[in-house]
Amino acid sequence: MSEQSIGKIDTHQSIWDPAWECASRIQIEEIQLERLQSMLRRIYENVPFYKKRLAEHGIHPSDIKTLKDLSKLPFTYKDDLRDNYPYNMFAVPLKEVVRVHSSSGTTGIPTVVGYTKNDLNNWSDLVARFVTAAGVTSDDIVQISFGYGLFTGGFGLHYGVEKVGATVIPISSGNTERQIKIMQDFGTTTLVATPSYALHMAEVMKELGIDPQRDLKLRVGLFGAEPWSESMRKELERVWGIIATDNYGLSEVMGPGVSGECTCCNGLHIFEDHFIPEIIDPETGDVMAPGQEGELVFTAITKEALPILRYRTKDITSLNYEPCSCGRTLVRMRKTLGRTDDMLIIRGVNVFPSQIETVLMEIEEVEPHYLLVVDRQGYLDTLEVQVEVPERFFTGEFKELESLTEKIRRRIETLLNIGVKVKLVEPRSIERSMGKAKRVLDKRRL
Ligand code: DLL
Repeated sequence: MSEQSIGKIDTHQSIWDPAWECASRIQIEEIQLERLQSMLRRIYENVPFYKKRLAEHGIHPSDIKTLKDLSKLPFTYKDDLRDNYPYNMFAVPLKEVVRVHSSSGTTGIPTVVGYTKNDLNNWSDLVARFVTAAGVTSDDIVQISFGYGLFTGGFGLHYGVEKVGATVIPISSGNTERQIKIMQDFGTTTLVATPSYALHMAEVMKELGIDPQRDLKLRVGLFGAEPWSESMRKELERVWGIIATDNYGLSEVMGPGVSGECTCCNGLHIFEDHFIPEIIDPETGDVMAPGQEGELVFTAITKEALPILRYRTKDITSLNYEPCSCGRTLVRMRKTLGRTDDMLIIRGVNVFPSQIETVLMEIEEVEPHYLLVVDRQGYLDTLEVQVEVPERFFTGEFKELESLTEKIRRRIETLLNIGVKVKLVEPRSIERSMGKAKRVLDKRRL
């Protein structure tokens, strides 16, 4: 074997392809229309569910002549996938499906998603594109602390990072002390995890007496799979001494690799050559103007096994079509506030957990670990904010505890205009998550 062929191939250059990343709006829309029309023909012919749904709306694929016509098409909901469990939404014979992933099914029948060989190839390309946008190169050592398994996070990131040519440490989630040891011994430069798990890892790192500046080589965080606020970004950057970037995706549409931040960290670039995003009013279903906030809807136009039409993500965000200073022209979605089904309505005011997180992370005395407990007294919804504080508050003066409680309560009330109860709790009393954090305990649903 020649020396060249055993060395690491620098695929970095080919992943940054200006033809895709910096295309003009006209070019993007041309390719989207062509791919949308072909996808519609495929689902109409191969997925009985879609044939029926389109017929119910009086639509034939040949009626879609421009991208504007997309809004005439029906939505697809999570329940549609559940009703067609496990394989009936697939547009190819099972023989051509080489991988399946699935949601955990904790809230009902799980949703099953499938990929052909081509889909897997596209998926790893997309992940490689956002990983590259976040500044990771073939020189990096990437520790993947997402769960490997039916969840799309572990495997999704794995093959994309390999495509970049970086060195992958496929450690999966859990065993946090070992994570830190490996990070130190293997010289990890990039951490892939949920932001909440990365915060927990930082806490363990501190307990082990490890100083990230002195003992680690970490420089980038690729965080995603759950909502996290700008204040949490600052906290993660502070404790780890890294640049913390956001990436987004969902299994029904692909998994990770639907969108991701470049190093400007000012919105997540959506890979529009594969996914057409829309923002709709979640109540009426009407398409909203660019810049307006609403529910994100995706049409996956290149998937072979599971093409999906106008999928209702329930994620709340807005779209920004201004070109980014990184040079990419791909539309950016604002960091999502949260999901419509996580939104709390407290005495008529809509609140997302991430908004409360923003307030908490800016109060120096508290730890970045919290839980929101929602309950009902009579006809009124109540919200209790539980947040951890250092041990000294419990051994110190009661007055100090009381004045901190009051300070948090007032900040939340001023910013969000809702009355809440604040409960300071001891360190480590809130459950830590190795994957997606559970921020809300809704006692009304128990
Ligand atoms: O969480 C895919 C993924 C894995 C994305 C790893 C990024 C990294 P699901 O388990 O199907 O897929 O969950 C999808 O998670 O609809 C959002 O509500 C939420 N979500 C995912 N990424 C983000 C993010 C994966 N960056 C659901 N910010 C989505 C906010 C996110 N929410």
